[in-house]
Amino acid sequence: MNQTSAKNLNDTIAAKASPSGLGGIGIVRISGPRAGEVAAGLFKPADGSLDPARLPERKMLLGSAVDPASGQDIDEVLCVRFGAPRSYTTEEVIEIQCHAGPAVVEGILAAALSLGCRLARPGEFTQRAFLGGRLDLTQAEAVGQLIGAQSEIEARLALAGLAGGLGQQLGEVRAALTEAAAAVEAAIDFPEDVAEIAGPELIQRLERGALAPLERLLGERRRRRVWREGALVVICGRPNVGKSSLFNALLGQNRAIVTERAGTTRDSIEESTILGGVVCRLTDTAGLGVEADDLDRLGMEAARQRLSVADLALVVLDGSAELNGEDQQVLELTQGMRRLLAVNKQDLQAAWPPDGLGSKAAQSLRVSAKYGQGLDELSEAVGLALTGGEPEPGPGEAVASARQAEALGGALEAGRRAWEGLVADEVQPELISVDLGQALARLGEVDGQGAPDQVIEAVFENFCVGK
Ligand SMILES: Nc1nc2c(ncn2[C@@H]2O[C@H](COP(=O)(O)OP(=O)(O)O)[C@@H](O)[C@H]2O)c(=O)[nH]1
Ligand SMILES: [Mg+2]
Repeated sequence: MNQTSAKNLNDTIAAKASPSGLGGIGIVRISGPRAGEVAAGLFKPADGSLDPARLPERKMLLGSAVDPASGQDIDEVLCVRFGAPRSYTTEEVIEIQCHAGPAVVEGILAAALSLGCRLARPGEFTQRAFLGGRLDLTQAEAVGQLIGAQSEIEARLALAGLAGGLGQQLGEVRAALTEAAAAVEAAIDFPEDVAEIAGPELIQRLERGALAPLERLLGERRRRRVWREGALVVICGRPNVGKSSLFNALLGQNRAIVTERAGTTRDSIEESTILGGVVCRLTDTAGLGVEADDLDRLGMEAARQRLSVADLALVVLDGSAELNGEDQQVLELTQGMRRLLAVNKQDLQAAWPPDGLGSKAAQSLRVSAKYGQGLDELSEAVGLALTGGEPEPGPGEAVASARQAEALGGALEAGRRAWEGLVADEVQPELISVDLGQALARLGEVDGQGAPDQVIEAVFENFCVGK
Protein backbone atom coordinates (compact mmCIF):
# COMPACT_ATOMS: atom_id res chain seq x y z
CA MET A 1 0.00 0.00 0.00
CA ASN A 2 1.25 3.44 -0.83
CA GLN A 3 1.59 6.10 1.80
CA THR A 4 -1.10 8.23 0.26
CA SER A 5 -4.21 8.37 2.37
CA ALA A 6 -6.57 5.60 1.41
CA LYS A 7 -9.66 7.69 1.79
CA ASN A 8 -12.97 6.32 0.58
CA LEU A 9 -11.41 2.96 -0.10
CA ASN A 10 -14.08 1.25 1.95
CA ASP A 11 -16.83 2.11 -0.45
CA THR A 12 -17.68 0.27 -3.60
CA ILE A 13 -17.67 2.21 -6.85
CA ALA A 14 -19.40 1.63 -10.15
CA ALA A 15 -19.24 3.22 -13.57
CA LYS A 16 -19.82 2.62 -17.21
CA ALA A 17 -16.47 1.43 -18.59
CA SER A 18 -17.50 1.61 -22.24
CA PRO A 19 -17.91 4.82 -24.21
CA SER A 20 -21.28 6.52 -24.53
CA GLY A 21 -23.39 6.17 -27.61
CA LEU A 22 -24.36 3.19 -29.69
CA GLY A 23 -22.07 0.21 -29.96
CA GLY A 24 -21.98 -3.53 -29.71
CA ILE A 25 -21.08 -4.06 -26.09
CA GLY A 26 -21.53 -1.96 -22.99
CA ILE A 27 -19.58 -2.63 -19.83
CA VAL A 28 -20.39 -1.71 -16.26
CA ARG A 29 -17.52 -2.08 -13.85
CA ILE A 30 -17.92 -2.41 -10.10
CA SER A 31 -15.01 -2.37 -7.68
CA GLY A 32 -14.76 -2.55 -3.92
CA PRO A 33 -15.45 -4.77 -0.94
CA ARG A 34 -19.18 -4.99 -1.68
CA ALA A 35 -18.82 -6.01 -5.33
CA GLY A 36 -19.91 -9.57 -4.50
CA GLU A 37 -23.10 -8.37 -2.80
CA VAL A 38 -23.87 -6.13 -5.73
CA ALA A 39 -23.45 -9.08 -8.10
CA ALA A 40 -25.78 -11.10 -5.92
CA GLY A 41 -28.34 -8.30 -6.08
CA LEU A 42 -28.43 -7.79 -9.82
CA PHE A 43 -26.97 -10.82 -11.60
CA LYS A 44 -28.88 -14.06 -12.08
CA PRO A 45 -26.53 -16.72 -13.52
CA ALA A 46 -27.99 -19.01 -16.18
CA ASP A 47 -26.35 -21.84 -14.30
CA GLY A 48 -28.65 -21.94 -11.27
CA SER A 49 -26.13 -23.88 -9.21
CA LEU A 50 -23.78 -20.89 -8.98
CA ASP A 51 -23.83 -18.57 -5.97
CA PRO A 52 -23.88 -15.04 -7.49
CA ALA A 53 -22.33 -13.63 -4.32
CA ARG A 54 -19.28 -15.82 -4.87
CA LEU A 55 -18.87 -16.39 -8.55
CA PRO A 56 -15.86 -18.32 -9.79
CA GLU A 57 -13.00 -15.98 -10.70
CA ARG A 58 -12.07 -14.92 -14.22
CA LYS A 59 -14.84 -16.82 -15.90
CA MET A 60 -17.33 -15.32 -18.31
CA LEU A 61 -20.73 -16.34 -17.06
CA LEU A 62 -23.97 -16.03 -18.97
CA GLY A 63 -27.03 -14.82 -17.13
CA SER A 64 -29.38 -11.91 -16.82
CA ALA A 65 -29.17 -8.55 -15.15
CA VAL A 66 -32.24 -7.85 -13.05
CA ASP A 67 -33.59 -4.68 -11.55
CA PRO A 68 -33.42 -5.38 -7.80
CA ALA A 69 -36.48 -3.20 -7.10
CA SER A 70 -38.92 -4.73 -9.61
CA GLY A 71 -37.25 -8.09 -10.16
CA GLN A 72 -37.57 -7.51 -13.90
CA ASP A 73 -34.86 -8.50 -16.36
CA ILE A 74 -32.86 -5.59 -17.77
CA ASP A 75 -30.78 -7.51 -20.29
CA GLU A 76 -29.11 -10.79 -21.05
CA VAL A 77 -25.51 -10.26 -19.94
CA LEU A 78 -22.10 -11.77 -19.39
CA CYS A 79 -20.57 -11.33 -15.98
CA VAL A 80 -16.99 -11.81 -14.89
CA ARG A 81 -15.51 -11.62 -11.42
CA PHE A 82 -11.91 -10.67 -10.64
CA GLY A 83 -11.17 -11.59 -7.04
CA ALA A 84 -9.00 -9.31 -4.91
CA PRO A 85 -6.11 -8.74 -5.29
CA ARG A 86 -5.89 -10.21 -8.79
CA SER A 87 -7.92 -7.45 -10.43
CA TYR A 88 -7.18 -4.16 -12.14
CA THR A 89 -7.91 -2.20 -8.97
CA THR A 90 -6.56 -4.93 -6.61
CA GLU A 91 -10.08 -4.97 -5.09
CA GLU A 92 -13.02 -7.27 -5.71
CA VAL A 93 -14.19 -6.42 -9.21
CA ILE A 94 -17.32 -7.39 -11.12
CA GLU A 95 -17.68 -6.51 -14.77
CA ILE A 96 -20.97 -6.88 -16.55
CA GLN A 97 -21.08 -6.92 -20.33
CA CYS A 98 -24.43 -6.04 -21.78
CA HIS A 99 -25.93 -4.79 -25.01
CA ALA A 100 -24.68 -1.28 -25.51
CA GLY A 101 -27.99 0.55 -25.71
CA PRO A 102 -27.79 3.57 -23.40
CA ALA A 103 -30.98 2.52 -21.57
CA VAL A 104 -29.54 -0.91 -20.83
CA VAL A 105 -26.16 0.32 -19.61
CA GLU A 106 -27.74 3.07 -17.53
CA GLY A 107 -30.27 0.59 -16.15
CA ILE A 108 -27.57 -1.77 -14.92
CA LEU A 109 -25.53 1.10 -13.51
CA ALA A 110 -28.61 2.43 -11.70
CA ALA A 111 -29.23 -1.03 -10.29
CA ALA A 112 -25.66 -1.18 -8.99
CA LEU A 113 -26.01 2.26 -7.41
CA SER A 114 -29.29 1.24 -5.78
CA LEU A 115 -27.42 -1.64 -4.17
CA GLY A 116 -25.07 0.71 -2.35
CA CYS A 117 -22.37 1.61 -4.86
CA ARG A 118 -21.21 5.12 -5.47
CA LEU A 119 -20.58 6.48 -8.95
CA ALA A 120 -16.83 6.39 -9.62
CA ARG A 121 -14.96 9.63 -10.17
CA PRO A 122 -12.84 10.08 -13.32
CA GLY A 123 -9.83 7.77 -13.17
CA GLU A 124 -10.88 6.31 -9.83
CA PHE A 125 -10.42 2.68 -10.89
CA THR A 126 -6.86 3.44 -11.92
CA GLN A 127 -6.37 5.50 -8.79
CA ARG A 128 -7.31 2.44 -6.75
CA ALA A 129 -4.83 0.37 -8.76
CA PHE A 130 -2.22 2.94 -7.76
CA LEU A 131 -3.30 3.03 -4.11
CA GLY A 132 -3.31 -0.75 -4.10
CA GLY A 133 0.31 -0.70 -5.20
CA ARG A 134 -0.32 -2.33 -8.56
CA LEU A 135 0.85 0.68 -10.59
CA ASP A 136 3.19 3.50 -9.73
CA LEU A 137 2.09 7.00 -10.65
CA THR A 138 4.06 7.06 -13.90
CA GLN A 139 2.30 3.88 -14.98
CA ALA A 140 -1.10 5.24 -13.98
CA GLU A 141 -0.42 8.29 -16.11
CA ALA A 142 0.56 6.04 -18.98
CA VAL A 143 -2.86 4.38 -18.73
CA GLY A 144 -4.47 7.78 -19.25
CA GLN A 145 -2.11 8.47 -22.13
CA LEU A 146 -2.94 5.13 -23.71
CA ILE A 147 -6.68 5.81 -23.53
CA GLY A 148 -6.15 9.25 -25.04
CA ALA A 149 -3.76 8.04 -27.75
CA GLN A 150 -4.89 9.19 -31.19
CA SER A 151 -2.23 7.40 -33.18
CA GLU A 152 -0.27 4.19 -33.13
CA ILE A 153 2.89 6.07 -32.17
CA GLU A 154 1.26 7.68 -29.15
CA ALA A 155 -0.17 4.33 -28.11
CA ARG A 156 3.23 2.64 -28.42
CA LEU A 157 4.82 5.33 -26.28
CA ALA A 158 2.11 5.06 -23.65
CA LEU A 159 2.60 1.32 -23.56
CA ALA A 160 6.31 1.86 -22.98
CA GLY A 161 5.37 4.09 -20.04
CA LEU A 162 3.02 1.45 -18.73
CA ALA A 163 5.91 -1.01 -18.57
CA GLY A 164 7.18 1.12 -15.70
CA GLY A 165 10.68 1.99 -16.94
CA LEU A 166 10.48 5.54 -15.67
CA GLY A 167 9.35 4.47 -12.20
CA GLN A 168 12.20 2.00 -12.03
CA GLN A 169 14.80 4.61 -12.95
CA LEU A 170 13.35 6.94 -10.37
CA GLY A 171 13.64 4.22 -7.77
CA GLU A 172 17.41 4.25 -8.30
CA VAL A 173 17.53 8.03 -8.11
CA ARG A 174 15.55 7.90 -4.89
CA ALA A 175 17.98 5.39 -3.40
CA ALA A 176 20.96 7.67 -4.13
CA LEU A 177 19.20 10.74 -2.68
CA THR A 178 18.11 8.81 0.40
CA GLU A 179 21.61 7.56 1.01
CA ALA A 180 22.97 11.12 0.87
CA ALA A 181 20.15 12.34 3.11
CA ALA A 182 20.98 9.66 5.68
CA ALA A 183 24.65 10.66 5.71
CA VAL A 184 23.76 14.31 6.20
CA GLU A 185 21.33 13.43 8.99
CA ALA A 186 24.13 11.53 10.72
CA ALA A 187 26.32 14.63 10.53
CA ILE A 188 23.53 16.65 12.14
CA ASP A 189 22.85 14.15 14.89
CA PHE A 190 26.44 13.22 15.72
CA PRO A 191 28.54 16.25 14.74
CA GLU A 192 31.47 15.21 16.92
CA ASP A 193 31.77 11.77 15.26
CA VAL A 194 31.49 12.99 11.68
CA ALA A 195 34.52 14.97 10.54
CA GLU A 196 33.07 16.11 7.23
CA ILE A 197 29.43 15.95 6.27
CA ALA A 198 30.02 13.58 3.40
CA GLY A 199 33.07 11.96 1.86
CA PRO A 200 34.04 12.22 -1.79
CA GLU A 201 32.59 8.79 -2.45
CA LEU A 202 29.13 9.80 -1.33
CA ILE A 203 29.35 13.02 -3.31
CA GLN A 204 30.21 11.00 -6.37
CA ARG A 205 27.36 8.59 -5.80
CA LEU A 206 24.96 11.50 -5.49
CA GLU A 207 26.22 12.84 -8.81
CA ARG A 208 26.19 9.51 -10.61
CA GLY A 209 23.17 7.95 -9.00
CA ALA A 210 20.81 10.92 -8.86
CA LEU A 211 21.88 14.06 -10.68
CA ALA A 212 23.24 12.50 -13.86
CA PRO A 213 20.19 10.24 -14.38
CA LEU A 214 17.85 13.20 -13.79
CA GLU A 215 19.78 15.25 -16.31
CA ARG A 216 19.59 12.40 -18.78
CA LEU A 217 15.82 12.04 -18.35
CA LEU A 218 15.30 15.75 -18.85
CA GLY A 219 17.55 15.78 -21.91
CA GLU A 220 15.63 12.85 -23.31
CA ARG A 221 12.41 14.76 -22.76
CA ARG A 222 13.76 17.84 -24.57
CA ARG A 223 14.97 15.83 -27.52
CA ARG A 224 12.03 13.51 -27.87
CA ARG A 225 9.11 15.57 -26.65
CA VAL A 226 7.47 15.79 -30.06
CA TRP A 227 7.41 12.01 -30.38
CA ARG A 228 5.34 11.87 -27.24
CA GLU A 229 3.21 14.96 -27.51
CA GLY A 230 3.18 15.75 -31.17
CA ALA A 231 3.89 19.19 -32.57
CA LEU A 232 2.09 22.28 -33.72
CA VAL A 233 2.89 23.06 -37.35
CA VAL A 234 1.57 26.37 -38.61
CA ILE A 235 1.22 27.06 -42.31
CA CYS A 236 1.73 30.73 -43.04
CA GLY A 237 2.33 33.01 -45.97
CA ARG A 238 0.78 35.92 -47.78
CA PRO A 239 -2.71 35.54 -49.29
CA ASN A 240 -3.14 33.29 -52.34
CA VAL A 241 0.21 31.48 -52.25
CA GLY A 242 -1.62 28.17 -51.73
CA LYS A 243 -1.65 27.68 -47.95
CA SER A 244 -5.12 26.17 -47.84
CA SER A 245 -4.31 24.02 -50.87
CA LEU A 246 -1.20 22.72 -49.12
CA PHE A 247 -3.13 22.18 -45.90
CA ASN A 248 -5.70 20.07 -47.74
CA ALA A 249 -3.05 18.22 -49.70
CA LEU A 250 -1.09 17.29 -46.59
CA LEU A 251 -4.29 16.14 -44.85
CA GLY A 252 -5.43 14.26 -47.90
CA GLN A 253 -8.88 15.82 -47.66
CA ASN A 254 -10.62 19.01 -48.63
CA ARG A 255 -10.92 20.65 -45.26
CA ALA A 256 -10.12 24.28 -45.99
CA ILE A 257 -11.71 26.39 -48.71
CA VAL A 258 -9.47 27.09 -51.69
CA THR A 259 -10.33 29.94 -54.04
CA GLU A 260 -8.66 32.27 -56.46
CA ARG A 261 -9.85 35.15 -54.32
CA ALA A 262 -7.24 36.35 -51.91
CA GLY A 263 -8.17 36.41 -48.23
CA THR A 264 -10.69 33.56 -48.16
CA THR A 265 -9.30 31.94 -45.07
CA ARG A 266 -10.12 34.27 -42.19
CA ASP A 267 -9.76 31.99 -39.24
CA SER A 268 -7.21 29.37 -38.28
CA ILE A 269 -8.25 25.81 -39.03
CA GLU A 270 -6.57 22.94 -37.26
CA GLU A 271 -6.48 19.20 -38.00
CA SER A 272 -4.33 16.33 -36.78
CA THR A 273 -2.22 14.37 -39.18
CA ILE A 274 1.06 12.49 -39.25
CA LEU A 275 3.94 14.13 -41.08
CA GLY A 276 7.23 12.30 -41.36
CA GLY A 277 6.08 9.96 -38.60
CA VAL A 278 5.29 12.73 -36.13
CA VAL A 279 1.76 13.46 -34.93
CA CYS A 280 1.15 17.05 -35.97
CA ARG A 281 -1.58 19.54 -35.38
CA LEU A 282 -1.51 21.23 -38.74
CA THR A 283 -2.90 24.74 -38.84
CA ASP A 284 -4.05 26.71 -41.85
CA THR A 285 -4.03 30.40 -41.18
CA ALA A 286 -5.28 33.57 -42.81
CA GLY A 287 -2.76 35.21 -45.08
CA LEU A 288 -0.23 37.45 -43.42
CA GLY A 289 0.52 40.73 -45.09
CA VAL A 290 -1.46 43.81 -45.97
CA GLU A 291 -4.66 44.39 -44.01
CA ALA A 292 -7.69 45.31 -46.07
CA ASP A 293 -10.37 45.33 -43.38
CA ASP A 294 -11.16 44.36 -39.79
CA LEU A 295 -11.67 40.72 -40.67
CA ASP A 296 -8.21 40.64 -42.23
CA ARG A 297 -6.77 42.15 -39.11
CA LEU A 298 -8.45 39.57 -36.87
CA GLY A 299 -7.37 36.74 -39.15
CA MET A 300 -3.78 37.93 -39.11
CA GLU A 301 -3.80 38.34 -35.37
CA ALA A 302 -5.01 34.77 -35.02
CA ALA A 303 -2.27 33.64 -37.39
CA ARG A 304 0.43 35.47 -35.42
CA GLN A 305 -0.90 34.03 -32.19
CA ARG A 306 -0.69 30.45 -33.50
CA LEU A 307 2.77 31.13 -34.91
CA SER A 308 4.01 32.33 -31.55
CA VAL A 309 3.34 28.91 -30.01
CA ALA A 310 4.22 26.80 -33.06
CA ASP A 311 6.94 24.17 -33.04
CA LEU A 312 7.48 24.74 -36.74
CA ALA A 313 6.46 27.39 -39.24
CA LEU A 314 5.73 26.07 -42.69
CA VAL A 315 6.18 29.19 -44.79
CA VAL A 316 4.49 28.98 -48.16
CA LEU A 317 5.80 31.09 -51.05
CA ASP A 318 4.47 31.27 -54.59
CA GLY A 319 7.26 30.17 -56.92
CA SER A 320 5.36 31.41 -59.96
CA ALA A 321 5.12 35.04 -58.84
CA GLU A 322 7.76 37.55 -57.91
CA LEU A 323 8.36 37.77 -54.18
CA ASN A 324 6.80 40.93 -52.82
CA GLY A 325 6.84 42.97 -49.66
CA GLU A 326 4.24 40.75 -48.03
CA ASP A 327 6.40 37.67 -48.57
CA GLN A 328 9.33 39.53 -47.05
CA GLN A 329 7.21 40.37 -44.02
CA VAL A 330 6.34 36.72 -43.50
CA LEU A 331 9.98 35.71 -43.87
CA GLU A 332 10.99 38.29 -41.30
CA LEU A 333 8.23 37.32 -38.90
CA THR A 334 9.33 33.68 -38.92
CA GLN A 335 13.06 34.37 -38.99
CA GLY A 336 13.94 33.29 -35.47
CA MET A 337 11.74 30.20 -35.56
CA ARG A 338 12.23 26.65 -36.61
CA ARG A 339 10.87 26.81 -40.12
CA LEU A 340 10.65 25.22 -43.53
CA LEU A 341 9.97 27.05 -46.77
CA ALA A 342 7.57 25.45 -49.23
CA VAL A 343 7.95 27.05 -52.63
CA ASN A 344 4.56 26.28 -54.13
CA LYS A 345 3.12 26.16 -57.66
CA GLN A 346 6.16 24.44 -59.08
CA ASP A 347 3.89 23.18 -61.87
CA LEU A 348 3.90 26.75 -63.23
CA GLN A 349 6.82 28.62 -64.71
CA ALA A 350 9.23 29.74 -62.00
CA ALA A 351 9.34 33.49 -61.50
CA TRP A 352 12.53 33.38 -59.47
CA PRO A 353 15.47 30.99 -59.35
CA PRO A 354 15.67 28.28 -56.65
CA ASP A 355 18.42 30.21 -54.88
CA GLY A 356 16.41 33.43 -55.14
CA LEU A 357 15.96 33.56 -51.40
CA GLY A 358 19.64 34.06 -50.76
CA SER A 359 20.60 33.83 -47.13
CA LYS A 360 16.95 33.87 -45.98
CA ALA A 361 16.53 30.33 -47.19
CA ALA A 362 16.29 27.99 -44.30
CA GLN A 363 15.53 24.74 -45.96
CA SER A 364 13.31 25.20 -48.98
CA LEU A 365 11.45 22.57 -50.96
CA ARG A 366 9.59 22.94 -54.23
CA VAL A 367 6.07 21.61 -54.20
CA SER A 368 2.81 21.80 -56.04
CA ALA A 369 -0.09 21.63 -53.62
CA LYS A 370 -2.53 21.54 -56.49
CA TYR A 371 -0.95 18.59 -58.27
CA GLY A 372 0.43 16.79 -55.22
CA GLN A 373 4.08 17.14 -56.18
CA GLY A 374 6.88 17.09 -53.62
CA LEU A 375 4.52 16.43 -50.72
CA ASP A 376 6.18 13.24 -49.47
CA GLU A 377 9.52 15.03 -49.37
CA LEU A 378 7.91 17.95 -47.56
CA SER A 379 6.33 15.60 -45.00
CA GLU A 380 9.65 13.92 -44.37
CA ALA A 381 11.38 17.28 -44.00
CA VAL A 382 8.75 18.41 -41.47
CA GLY A 383 9.24 15.26 -39.40
CA LEU A 384 13.00 15.60 -39.53
CA ALA A 385 12.93 19.29 -38.57
CA LEU A 386 10.69 18.51 -35.61
CA THR A 387 12.58 15.54 -34.22
CA GLY A 388 16.03 16.78 -35.15
CA GLY A 389 16.63 13.26 -36.40
CA GLU A 390 16.13 11.71 -32.95
CA PRO A 391 14.61 8.29 -33.45
CA GLU A 392 11.25 7.36 -31.98
CA PRO A 393 11.74 6.06 -28.42
CA GLY A 394 11.87 2.29 -28.38
CA PRO A 395 10.32 -0.15 -25.93
CA GLY A 396 11.20 0.71 -22.35
CA GLU A 397 12.33 4.24 -23.25
CA ALA A 398 9.62 6.25 -21.58
CA VAL A 399 9.65 9.98 -22.26
CA ALA A 400 8.58 12.16 -19.34
CA SER A 401 5.39 14.18 -19.65
CA ALA A 402 5.35 17.95 -19.13
CA ARG A 403 4.11 17.46 -15.58
CA GLN A 404 6.75 14.87 -14.84
CA ALA A 405 9.52 16.96 -16.39
CA GLU A 406 8.56 19.95 -14.28
CA ALA A 407 8.91 17.92 -11.09
CA LEU A 408 12.09 16.19 -12.26
CA GLY A 409 13.57 19.61 -13.04
CA GLY A 410 12.74 20.72 -9.49
CA ALA A 411 14.30 17.58 -8.06
CA LEU A 412 17.45 18.13 -10.08
CA GLU A 413 17.73 21.75 -8.99
CA ALA A 414 17.37 20.91 -5.30
CA GLY A 415 19.69 17.91 -5.63
CA ARG A 416 22.28 20.07 -7.38
CA ARG A 417 22.15 22.64 -4.58
CA ALA A 418 22.71 19.89 -2.02
CA TRP A 419 25.60 18.54 -4.08
CA GLU A 420 27.22 21.96 -4.28
CA GLY A 421 26.83 22.34 -0.53
CA LEU A 422 28.50 18.99 0.06
CA VAL A 423 31.36 19.81 -2.31
CA ALA A 424 31.97 23.18 -0.67
CA ASP A 425 31.88 21.45 2.73
CA GLU A 426 31.11 24.66 4.56
CA VAL A 427 27.37 24.74 4.20
CA GLN A 428 25.35 23.83 7.28
CA PRO A 429 24.16 20.23 7.10
CA GLU A 430 20.67 21.37 8.08
CA LEU A 431 20.41 23.36 4.84
CA ILE A 432 21.70 20.48 2.75
CA SER A 433 19.21 18.22 4.42
CA VAL A 434 16.39 20.57 3.43
CA ASP A 435 17.53 20.50 -0.19
CA LEU A 436 17.73 16.73 -0.28
CA GLY A 437 14.30 16.50 1.31
CA GLN A 438 12.94 18.77 -1.36
CA ALA A 439 14.56 16.73 -4.13
CA LEU A 440 12.92 13.60 -2.71
CA ALA A 441 9.55 15.32 -2.46
CA ARG A 442 9.67 16.48 -6.08
CA LEU A 443 10.63 12.97 -7.13
CA GLY A 444 7.61 11.68 -5.24
CA GLU A 445 5.36 13.87 -7.34
CA VAL A 446 6.41 11.80 -10.32
CA ASP A 447 6.16 8.23 -9.10
CA GLY A 448 3.70 8.95 -6.33
CA GLN A 449 5.80 7.75 -3.42
CA GLY A 450 4.95 9.97 -0.51
CA ALA A 451 3.28 12.47 -2.81
CA PRO A 452 0.64 14.76 -1.31
CA ASP A 453 -3.00 13.98 -2.08
CA GLN A 454 -3.46 17.04 -4.29
CA VAL A 455 -0.77 15.81 -6.66
CA ILE A 456 -2.36 12.39 -6.92
CA GLU A 457 -5.83 13.88 -7.38
CA ALA A 458 -4.57 16.19 -10.11
CA VAL A 459 -3.16 13.28 -12.08
CA PHE A 460 -6.41 11.32 -12.02
CA GLU A 461 -8.63 14.30 -12.72
CA ASN A 462 -7.61 14.11 -16.37
CA PHE A 463 -8.95 10.61 -16.75
CA CYS A 464 -12.35 9.65 -18.04
CA VAL A 465 -14.97 8.08 -15.81
CA GLY A 466 -14.86 4.31 -15.94
CA LYS A 467 -11.08 3.98 -16.08
N1 LIG B 1 -1.05 26.09 -60.41
C1 LIG B 1 -1.16 25.99 -59.12
N2 LIG B 1 -2.10 26.67 -58.46
C2 LIG B 1 -2.19 26.52 -57.12
C3 LIG B 1 -1.33 25.67 -56.40
N3 LIG B 1 -1.65 25.72 -55.10
C4 LIG B 1 -2.70 26.59 -55.01
N4 LIG B 1 -3.03 27.07 -56.22
C5 LIG B 1 -4.09 28.02 -56.53
O1 LIG B 1 -3.84 29.25 -55.88
C6 LIG B 1 -5.04 29.87 -55.46
C7 LIG B 1 -4.99 30.17 -53.98
O2 LIG B 1 -4.95 28.99 -53.27
P1 LIG B 1 -5.29 28.89 -51.72
O3 LIG B 1 -4.93 27.53 -51.28
O4 LIG B 1 -6.69 29.34 -51.46
O5 LIG B 1 -4.27 29.97 -51.16
P2 LIG B 1 -4.21 30.64 -49.70
O6 LIG B 1 -4.87 31.94 -49.82
O7 LIG B 1 -2.75 30.82 -49.44
O8 LIG B 1 -4.87 29.73 -48.74
C8 LIG B 1 -6.14 28.90 -55.85
O9 LIG B 1 -6.69 29.30 -57.08
C9 LIG B 1 -5.41 27.60 -55.99
O10 LIG B 1 -6.07 26.72 -56.88
C10 LIG B 1 -0.33 24.93 -57.15
O11 LIG B 1 0.47 24.15 -56.61
N5 LIG B 1 -0.30 25.14 -58.49
MG1 LIG C 1 -6.46 30.06 -47.47
